[in-house]
Amino acid sequence: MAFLLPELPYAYTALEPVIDARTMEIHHSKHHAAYTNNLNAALEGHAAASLDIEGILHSISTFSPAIRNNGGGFYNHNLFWTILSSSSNAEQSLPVIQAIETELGGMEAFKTAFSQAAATRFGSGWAWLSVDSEGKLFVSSTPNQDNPLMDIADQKGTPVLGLDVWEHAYYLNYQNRRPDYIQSFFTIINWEEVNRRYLSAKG
Ligand code: MN3
Repeated sequence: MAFLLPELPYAYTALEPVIDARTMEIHHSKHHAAYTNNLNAALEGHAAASLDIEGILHSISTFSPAIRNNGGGFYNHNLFWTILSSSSNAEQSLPVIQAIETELGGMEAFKTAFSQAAATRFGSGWAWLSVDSEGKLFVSSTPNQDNPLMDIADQKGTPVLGLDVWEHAYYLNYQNRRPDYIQSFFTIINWEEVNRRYLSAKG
């Protein structure tokens, strides 16, 4: 059973001008495809090949670096595409927006904390909004293709929103201006999908 590269839920042009079509095309059809193919290759003949991706990530310390890097890359990009939208709308009535108010001090405080996590991640990695084992939201970042599902993560939880801060995600349009990319990202978040993941993580 092989993992499959998902289709994007929108056209490569859909997120312009925040993320340009060329970046989206290379990111999805080259980078994400490579993580998917390399994950399948690394799992070939592996005893745990029947696990779903979450099951693999939860016990990633028992797997090879190739499975950690490519399994993380496969999962992280699957999440990333779904939480982006050209019609971003943070409805106050959404439970995740209410939780950001009560647990993180409001939307502006969340954006500040998330931007800080994304901007200070040295080299390549991701910034996350996740739900911890108590059902509370927290902001964190991880290196490379790690994520909060992994048993080796400093802060563990279920990610509901993630931002790719690898240079391949923004360099064509923003070059070294990662802070500009981060600020623009807030205008293309699919909050309905973040909310769906939030409710699912809360159980
Ligand atoms: Mn990427």
